[in-house]
Amino acid sequence: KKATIITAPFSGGQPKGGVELGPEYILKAGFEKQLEHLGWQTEVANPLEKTNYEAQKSNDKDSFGVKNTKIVSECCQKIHEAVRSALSSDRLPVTIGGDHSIGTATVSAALEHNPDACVLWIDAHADINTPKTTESGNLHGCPISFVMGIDSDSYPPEFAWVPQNLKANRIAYIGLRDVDDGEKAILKKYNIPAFSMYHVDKYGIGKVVEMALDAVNPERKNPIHLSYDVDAIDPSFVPATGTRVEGGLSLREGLFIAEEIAHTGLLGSIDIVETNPLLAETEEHILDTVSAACAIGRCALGQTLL
Ligand code: DIR
Ligand code: MN
Ligand code: MN
Ligand code: MN
Repeated sequence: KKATIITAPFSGGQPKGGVELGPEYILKAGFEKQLEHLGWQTEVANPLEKTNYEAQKSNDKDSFGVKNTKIVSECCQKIHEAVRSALSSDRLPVTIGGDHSIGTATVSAALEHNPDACVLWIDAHADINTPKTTESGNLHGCPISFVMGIDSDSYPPEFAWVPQNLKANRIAYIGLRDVDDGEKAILKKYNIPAFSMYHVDKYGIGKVVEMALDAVNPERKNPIHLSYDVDAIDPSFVPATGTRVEGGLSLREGLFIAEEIAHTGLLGSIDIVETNPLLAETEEHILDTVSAACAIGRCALGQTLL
């Protein structure tokens, strides 16, 4: 069992500073050792090492209606290559953000490695805006549309390299509770399986994970890309994140999702994103959030309670 922890210290997909410090805090908390304790051979890859995207960040929308197109695209290209390279050496890529704009990079890489891969997107948000539908212009709200090629005539040319290789029946959501009207229309149009907090309350998390897997991986034979935005978990457990939304998953429900994916034996790649230590009001907020991010990774990579 070999894993590559890919750091993505990047904040250009949204306006708040601090999310680029996520990887540093998660590694300082001992994440690599924790995975080694579970029997993984690990290495750390820093594909953004020689870049300085934070200094180039702006809050202006371009003529396509989105912000920081150039740095998001360049960052994503580097992360995409790092994920592909790990996968082709038979290593499990564990990408640590940073904001969720890097989903463009990781999902497309997982599908290039294995076109049968499926995606579970765990998030309070659907991240399926397009340059046409986005109100914020923040690219961390758009990664799914880019890899699906939705409204592709509206994309800045910088994203021309992105393989549009995700099909609508290969992605399912869990945890949604803050979805824009334009996104709701897209989810409906493409008939994408989406389990909101309503469904978690109605059916329970166990049934929801089963339904999500039935939708994207009915025979349980294809690799799973788990893209985990920590804001899926309720802000009472995960306060240090950029767009907190009340009414989220309990910490146990959040970890259960990761445990259940581990049980399938099909985890092919994972992202853990949107940890922003600078948005904590107290030291405890930082500790809670960083601990939850580490726990998501450990559970997905096989840690069990007994
Ligand atoms: C909103 C918020 N849908 C947007 N998205 C967030 O800006 O497109 N994603 N916060 O994590
Ligand atoms: Mn392989
Ligand atoms: Mn989110
Ligand atoms: Mn997200």
